[in-house]
Order: sequence, then structure tokens, then C-alpha cells
Amino acid sequence: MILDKKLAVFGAGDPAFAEPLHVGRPNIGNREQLLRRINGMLDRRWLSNDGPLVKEFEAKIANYVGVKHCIAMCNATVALEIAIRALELKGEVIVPSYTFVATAHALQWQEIAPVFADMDPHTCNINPETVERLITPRTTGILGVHVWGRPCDTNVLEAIGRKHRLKIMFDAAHAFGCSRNGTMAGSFGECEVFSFHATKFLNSFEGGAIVTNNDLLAEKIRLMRNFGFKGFDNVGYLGVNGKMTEVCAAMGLTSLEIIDDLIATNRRNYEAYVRLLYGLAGISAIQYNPAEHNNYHYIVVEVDPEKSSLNRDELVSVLHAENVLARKYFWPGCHRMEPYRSLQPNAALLLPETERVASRIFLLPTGQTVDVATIEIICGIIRKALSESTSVRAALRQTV
Ligand code: T4K
Repeated sequence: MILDKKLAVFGAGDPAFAEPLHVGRPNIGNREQLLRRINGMLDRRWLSNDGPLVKEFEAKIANYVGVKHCIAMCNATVALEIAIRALELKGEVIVPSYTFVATAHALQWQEIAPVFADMDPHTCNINPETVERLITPRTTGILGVHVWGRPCDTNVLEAIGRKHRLKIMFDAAHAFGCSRNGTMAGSFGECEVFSFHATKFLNSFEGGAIVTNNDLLAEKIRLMRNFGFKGFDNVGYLGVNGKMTEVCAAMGLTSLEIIDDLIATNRRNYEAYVRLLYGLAGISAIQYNPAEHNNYHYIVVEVDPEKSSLNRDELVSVLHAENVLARKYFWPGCHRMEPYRSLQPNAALLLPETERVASRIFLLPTGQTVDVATIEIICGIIRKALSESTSVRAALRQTV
């Protein structure tokens, strides 16, 4: 333990805190409802392949977001791959480096080069000003990511797309339930991709979806999700198995029923963190625009090493020692991960803000399993560590 026993309650005191506190603990809806759905599924003996629960889930997601089509998938990574292929992207696609590596992998997996654009440090999203100068004759599209659920500058990206005849799509893995200028994420670009992974705001164990208002694109994606089958024996496209199972749809539907409660819990937790971290030099939580719909699913803290007495890595080490497993998403950026590090060894030169901000951010636990009393303890650990930074740093050096 880095701090003295009074604050080091995790593991040392209350047995309720003996288990590590994770970022990304799944939210779980009404168990009876879930089990009722699963029992119905077992009775029907229809477990996958566009079953009734998947159809119901798709209709409810489309309705919630306000889009014409939702095609549910086994996960968002496969959904991204299918969307990219359905849009016939090739050559080079511009994408932020500051994202989960799945965004870049979905391109590289199909031998399309992800060209990394820098972020706007105020939003953590792709900076449209850096995008235009990356366009080459090989560029076919822009894949924006709504990082932390705060949608990208969709209007400017769409305008760049029109000007250069590029296709625009969005990785909305974080953004289910979030809006930009009142329009829900899901309606921007040619199509958008949600993740319903266990760690996400809305979870279906594993899962994802492509949403679009384009009828032809939706039809094509639906076929591609199921090996390209257009009927019993007729294959119309190169396809893959991207199908969502019925049990995942059962979980997704059950999660959808508690969405208002989840937003309220996440918002309560976010506001508690903001209040309890307030006034700490060099420490700030990212802001959500209260005029928009937000899911408040991510507690993202930025550490300014010029003003804070401990840097991001030191604070995360202290939290880990206290059993709070804070995460450094999306450090060090895709461009510093393989295969991109080897393929594009000079990419960092064009990514100064990504390099700077990625080294300052960490995420804290939230969701149903975290209450305000726990947040008080977490923020107390941070506060105490900062106020005792000299001894904390010495203790950290000993543990290395
Ligand atoms: N695009 C973006 C922008 C994304 O953030 C993601 C996924 C994707 C695309 C791809 O979506 P999917 O294909 O996954 O649908 C986790 C998630 O696995 C990943 O879905 C997510 N982003 C990413 C941000 O976080 P890891 O490698 O950090 O996972 P892991 O195993 O370290 O778990 C994360 C935390 O969650 C841990 O603290 C443990 C906790 N956890 C996890 C699971 C699965 C639980 O407490 N219970 C659980 O059941 O990627």
C-alpha cells in the first residue's frame, strides 16, 4: 500500500472493498426479465440466425436512435469490418489514432491503411483541420470516432467528405444514447456502429450494430452479416458470420429497459466525481454538454503534469495499489501499437496532441456497482496522494 491505513480501506478494512474496483464493470438489468426471455428462447429452440429477439432488439434500437435501419451484430469490431466493406472503402482511410485499437484493426484487417489524424484536445475527437491535409489520391473515406460518447464534428467531416468525394462513417461504440445538436448518434455519415460489449453503456454480453438511413446499404449489410445469403441457396455477396445470437439480444433488450436508470446513475456518479475532484491543481474531469443527450458512461480525468504534484502514471499506480483499477485508455494511441508502429514509424510527428493528451488521461470506475460513498473514497485517495506527493513518489520508487 502506498498510502497509510486510514485511507487504504480497500482490502485493509471493509470486506466490501476487498475486491478490485474495475472500470467497465457491466450494468445488469432485471434478472427475471432476462431469464424469462432466455426461457422463451429455449422453448422456441431458435438460438441464432435473425431470431425474434434479435428482430425486436433491432427495432427498439432503431426507434430509440431515430434511424431507419439497425442491423445487430456479434460485436462492434465485426460490424466495423462489415460496414467498411459494404461502403467499398479501400486504399487509405483517415481515422483518429486516439481510439480503441479495434477501429484501426477493422481497416488493416482488410488491407486498408489507416491514416492517423490528430485529435482536438478539447474534445478528444478527430480534429477536422488535420484531416484535409492527409487526403491523397488513395483516400476513400473518413472513419470518425465519438470518443467518450461526445460526437465528433460531424458537419465539418461530412462537408470534407462531399468536397473530396469521400465516404464518411462513424465508430459510435461509446455513443449510444448521446446526441449532437439534438440529433442522436446513429444518424450521421453513411452509417454508424455501436458496441454493446459487456463494458459498454448498453450491454448485450457481446454485441454491436450498424445503423443507417440508407435502404440499399442496409440491405447489403444484412446479407453480408449472413455469409451473403440471399435465400436458401443463393449467395449475392462476399459475406461473413456477423450475426448476433438470441441470448445476446435477450440481454440487450433487458438492458434497454433500464436505460433511464443507467443514465441517472452515471450522471449522479459523474457529478459526484466532478464535485469531489474540484479544486485539485492540475486535475480535471472531461465535461459533458448538459444541453445534449449524454450517457455519462465514462469518468475521464485529465492530469496536467505542469500543475499537478503527481503525473498521470503516478496517480494510476497509487490507485492500483489501493485496488482501484483505473485505466489509461487510449494510451499510447494506435500509432504506437503493432502493426502500425512498424508500418508507420514516423506517424507520431503528425500527432502532437494525441501524444500529449494520451499521456495525461485516465478513467475511473462508474456504473451500477459504484455508489457515491465509494467515489468519496476514490477521490479521497487521489486528494491524499496529491497532498503527500513527496512521500508517495518515494514509496512508488521502492515498489518498482
Ligand atoms: N471502437 C471503440 C471506440 C471501442 O472502444 C471498442 C471497444 C470497439 C470499437 C470494439 O467494440 P467490440 O468489438 O468490443 O464490441 C475493453 C472492451 O473489451 C472493449 O469492448 C472496449 N472498446 C474497450 C474500451 O474496453 P479491454 O482490452 O480494455 O478489456 P478488459 O478485458 O481489460 O476489460 C475492461 C474492464 O472491464 C476491466 O477492468 C474488467 C472489466 N470487465 C470486463 C468484462 C468483459 C468486467 O468487470 N466484467 C466483464 O464481464 O477492452
